[in-house]
This record gives sequence, C-alpha cells and structure tokens, in this order.
Amino acid sequence: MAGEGRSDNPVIDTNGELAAQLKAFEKLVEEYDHFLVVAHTTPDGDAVGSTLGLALLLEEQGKEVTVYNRDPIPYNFEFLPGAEKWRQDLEGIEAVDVTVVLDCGTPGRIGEDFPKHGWGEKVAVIDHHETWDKDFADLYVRDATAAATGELLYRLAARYGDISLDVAKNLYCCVMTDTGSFRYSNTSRTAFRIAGELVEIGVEPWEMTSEVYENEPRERLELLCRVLATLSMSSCGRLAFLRVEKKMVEGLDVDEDLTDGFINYARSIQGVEVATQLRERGGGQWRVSFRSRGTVNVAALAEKFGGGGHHNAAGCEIKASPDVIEEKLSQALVDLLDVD
Ligand SMILES: [Mn+2]
Repeated sequence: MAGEGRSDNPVIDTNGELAAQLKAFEKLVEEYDHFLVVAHTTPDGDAVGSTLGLALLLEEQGKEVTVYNRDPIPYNFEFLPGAEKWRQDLEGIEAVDVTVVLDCGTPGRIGEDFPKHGWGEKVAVIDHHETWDKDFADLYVRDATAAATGELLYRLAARYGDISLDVAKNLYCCVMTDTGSFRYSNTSRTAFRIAGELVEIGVEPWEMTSEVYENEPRERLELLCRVLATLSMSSCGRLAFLRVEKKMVEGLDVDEDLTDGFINYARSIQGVEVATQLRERGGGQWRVSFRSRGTVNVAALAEKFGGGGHHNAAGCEIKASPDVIEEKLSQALVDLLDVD
C-alpha cells in the first residue's frame, strides 16, 4: 500500500518535506497514464539507473512509459534491466501526459530538443543537485544531501511496497556510481543502508562492479597506456597534466567516452591538488578538464580562461600549443594558491 512506507525500514522517512514531495509524486502517478522518463545528456550511472529504475517501477504500477535520452546508454550500463526501452528518437512523444526529469534540475541539461516546459501536461523533477530552476517543473522531489538521485527513487519505490530485483539493480547502480563505489565525500550512512537493503533484495555487488567497472573494451586500456605516457607535473608538484592527442585515438575503434575517468589517475598522485587533462580538438584548440582534490576551486581556475564548472570539476577551451597551455595553467594555479 502506497503512502505510509515500511516502518521496519530505517531509511524511510514518513514525515518531513521529502515525504510530502514523494506523496505529491505518488498522486501524480495515480492521476496520469503515460509517463516520459528522461535524464541529462551524456548520462552517467545515476542518470541511466534512475531512468530505468523509475521506468520499471511505473510499469509495475500499470503505467505506460516512454524512456528517452538524447544520447545512447554507455556500454557499461547496457546490462541493466530495462535498457532495451532506451530511445533516442522523439517519435510519439506528443502523446505523453507527464515528463519526469531525473538527475538534473534545469531544462538545459536535457538537450536542445527539450521544450522549456516539457512534453505533455505536467513536468516533475527528481534530483539531488544543488543548482535548480525553480519555475520549470510543476512538482519537485529534491534533496541535495542525497548521494544519488537513485536514493530518492529508493525512497519512492519503498513506499509502493516490496522492490523488485530489476528496480533494485538499477538503484544500486545509481548509488554505487555516484559515490565513486562508496569512496567520495557524499558516501553517507544512508547510502550504505540503502545499498544494504538493495543487496537484501538480491542485488549482487560483484555482478554490479564487474559489469560497470571491469568490462572494459581492450581499446580503452590501450588508449589509457598512451595517455598515461604523457603524464607531467608542474614544478611545484601540485598540478598534474595528461594529454589526449588526436593521433592517439586514430586507429582505435573508440568513442569519446572511452577516456572517461582517466583524469582521476592524475589526481590520485601524492601531493597533487589539481589534475588537468588536455584533449586536442583540432585547429590548435584544446579542451581542458580540471579535477580538484578539494582545496582548490577549479571553477575559479577555469573562469580565468573563459570556462566554468563546479568546485571539484570544471573545464575550459584554450587555443595554444600544449606546452604553452601547461605553463599558463601552472602560473594561474600558483596565483590562486598564493591568494588563499
Ligand atoms: Mn546524480
């Protein structure tokens, strides 16, 4: 029975603001029939897991569901239950009643085709990001303290009673990936408790980790070898650089997303505060990505070069030779650290 939650479940709050938001979402589910479930472009594990998890949950409630994303499912999430529902075309989308936007709080993150007020009559957002657009949806389920959007969906799913194994696998994927396998600073007691409940339902942690992290195309490791060979450090040792040159990708049957996460190797070096990855765009242009260990606000660093982002992850574009770019960045970082 929806509405009251399971009293024996320690993470289900039946009062409070989040419970009221979840109740309002349940009402929306009761009132409408056809739901479009969508998440941000270049979807990560939380975006894919929450999209498929919610789609399956809504189908279990007898609803018609369309799953849409501008971009494909990354290869390492194709094993998730419900992945065959993933569509990248907008055909028939005018028939939906409610658009549910997951893992982002602003319409711009859905892609160019997304109409400002969604498809259908109503728009609902379920999200855990700090930034959000207050007038874009009719209903928000938001908690910026949640480790993943999947955490919010776990609370929703638990209100409907027993969670199916297919939904549970998707929600586990959300929590596992957004916490960096329970390593990042958002890894909370609640995240562990939810993961524990999902394991109780039957999710196998090793199956999940091996599918998501140990199922790499050989080309990805070959590319990683080439990229790691470019590792260099600033003279102060606080900045590490990696380069992805066009010629490294040539001859490899790879997509852009195969370099995803490489930059973390550079950040993991003792003494490094900021990792930087330069990716060749052509015409002397380089895409520069930054990852901070936490002390340096890399959004401020990126802004010096016309870019932006978050405290720990940001980027910009620079037109210069890579050696000149690395020199400029070293100087900019020293300026930033000396001001602090
Ligand atoms: Mn997320």
